[in-house]
Amino acid sequence: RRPNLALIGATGAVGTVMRDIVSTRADIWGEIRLVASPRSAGKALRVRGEDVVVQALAPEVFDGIDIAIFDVPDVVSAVWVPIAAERGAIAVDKSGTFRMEPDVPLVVPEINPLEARNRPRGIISTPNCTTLSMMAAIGALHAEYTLTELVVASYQAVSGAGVAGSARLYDEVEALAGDRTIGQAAGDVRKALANKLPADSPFPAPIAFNVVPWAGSLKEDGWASEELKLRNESRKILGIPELKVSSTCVRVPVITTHSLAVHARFEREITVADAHRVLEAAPTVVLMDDPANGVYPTPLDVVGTDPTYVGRIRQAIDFPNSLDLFVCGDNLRKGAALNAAEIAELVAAEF
Ligand code: 11C
Repeated sequence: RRPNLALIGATGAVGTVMRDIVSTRADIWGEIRLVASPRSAGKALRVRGEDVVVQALAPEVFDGIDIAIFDVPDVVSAVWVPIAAERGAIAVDKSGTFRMEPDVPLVVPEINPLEARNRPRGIISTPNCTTLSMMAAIGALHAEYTLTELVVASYQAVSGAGVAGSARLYDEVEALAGDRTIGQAAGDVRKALANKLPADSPFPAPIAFNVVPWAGSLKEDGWASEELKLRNESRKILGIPELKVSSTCVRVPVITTHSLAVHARFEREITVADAHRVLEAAPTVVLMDDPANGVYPTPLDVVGTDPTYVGRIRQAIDFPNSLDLFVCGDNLRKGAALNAAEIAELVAAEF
């Protein structure tokens, strides 16, 4: 039968992409119910070419629902995901709340699809968008050459911080547009923005004309939560508990699509040609690696599409069995809504 799907957080940045994704992929669903905070309840939004009225989050919205995809803040998932599961829906959760719990699988369908069946609590987690933006490529290389170490620098888009993140970059660019004197003296952009925009921003520093070496919240020993998620989630998804991972997560003035500079070390010898062969064969990876002709991925060239793009693959000169490469992935699609939809489709195939 066709299972019934609920989208919780249907009006957010990821929720908006999710409605597009379920409207354009093969239509396997019975009812699609849209759920959001009481503030958005009553609005009509388009799904599968029809207007659907948004319902306010309440226990009853899960009645008759087989699969519920959550894209809501961690604290909301912590309360409502268990309620959905108690009421019989299988929850696919995008938040960080359950990802590292041992009885909750963390699934990337290209890598560990069978884990989606192993869900004693009726909960399946989908990873952080930064981890997900590189996983299809890294997973394909790992399957043949056995990954041992990852060192990553991220270049994260502002929409990772939701609608408010994108709004802030647009606002800052608008506020600064046309002023050709800024960006030339310490603090001048901060000063120019202070006169024009509210002080509270999703980012700890100006994001227009800048890069900010911070994403997420402060954790022990100066680590940002995004950096620890990248480490812990990569280990769990790839099934390598001892994987050595280090990273620095950086926010850049890009609206959507996260990029990562990755240094990856493998157990077996690997050449650039080997990596090209593996990545060309990976169905959800697109290889763009011809620097002599200016071919490599950039966020602006791949945003709005589904694959993981890889380029700039180089043999690390001073490190054995190691490659350096650059990866781009749309953080709202594969990084969030698409991966959740793909997990939901895996579960739907059981009905
Ligand atoms: C960002 N990666 O770019 C974050 C957003 O754990 O799912 C997603 C946070 C998460 O800000």
